Amino acid sequence: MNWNEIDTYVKHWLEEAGNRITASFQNELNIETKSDRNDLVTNIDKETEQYFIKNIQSKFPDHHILGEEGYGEKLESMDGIVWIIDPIDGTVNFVHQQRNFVISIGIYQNGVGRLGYIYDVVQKELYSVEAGKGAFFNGTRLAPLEEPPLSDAIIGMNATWLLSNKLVPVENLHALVRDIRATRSYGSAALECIYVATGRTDAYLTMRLCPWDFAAGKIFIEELGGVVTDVFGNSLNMLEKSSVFACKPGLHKEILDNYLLRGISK
Ligand code: 2AM
Ligand code: CA
Ligand code: CA
Ligand code: CA
Repeated sequence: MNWNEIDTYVKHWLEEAGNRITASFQNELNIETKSDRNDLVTNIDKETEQYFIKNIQSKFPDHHILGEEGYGEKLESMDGIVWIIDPIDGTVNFVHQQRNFVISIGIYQNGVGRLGYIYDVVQKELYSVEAGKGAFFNGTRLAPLEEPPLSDAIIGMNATWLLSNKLVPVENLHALVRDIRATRSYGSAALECIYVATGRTDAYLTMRLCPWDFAAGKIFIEELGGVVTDVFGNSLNMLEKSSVFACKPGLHKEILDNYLLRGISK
């Protein structure tokens, strides 16, 4: 597989798709809801996904595509080359703030992450990774992750999960929040992953994501020495919804053993 050729195309497409998105700020958005009234989708999410699919199919007709808005395929296997696309990750931010959203693309070969892209369209910040060759921020290589003590850690976490969730007892999450330095919540799973990858936060914890939310982020974090599992420590299935716990390695075990799994039989 010629990864360089794919990389060149993706970077070009990201720039063009980004320009279309920022140009759309002038126009009125068509906003619809999906699973509930806070689960938004716009015409721009759909148009951006269609833009990538049209281009990928024309250049790489034998590749498979899984996209959030459903214009790709209904995939049952990760065999071959699979592009996992979230055209706008952080749609609520896109609609309310016109910032803090990204395009996220993970490219897998037989289930193994090979290339990842997270593009902050408004800031023009491109994160890219090629597994085994390094991760980059606007072309500058990112350093391997360093471990802080738990008491100095910042964890990306949505406060909603502290109210109630079906996976981890809220008392365990309360204890974790009490023992760390701070929490943050950015409203985009891919941005949260890139914050872990760049060391701006130390972990990201969430109870329900889809593969397009974490497909790219997982490749970055693993390339830089981090660990990405569900909240029970199991590896992620790229074709299913899942909780996600992305973290630096030693801290990952410490938080799993002492907080997430405390008092739970798996
Ligand atoms: P989205 O913006 O692409 O929908 C927000 O908390 C983060 O969770 C975003 O990355 C968002 O992705 C993702 N998410 C996944 N499922 C969601 C849902 N049902 N409703 C809102 N956000 C969801
Ligand atoms: Ca969505
Ligand atoms: Ca998403
Ligand atoms: Ca999305």
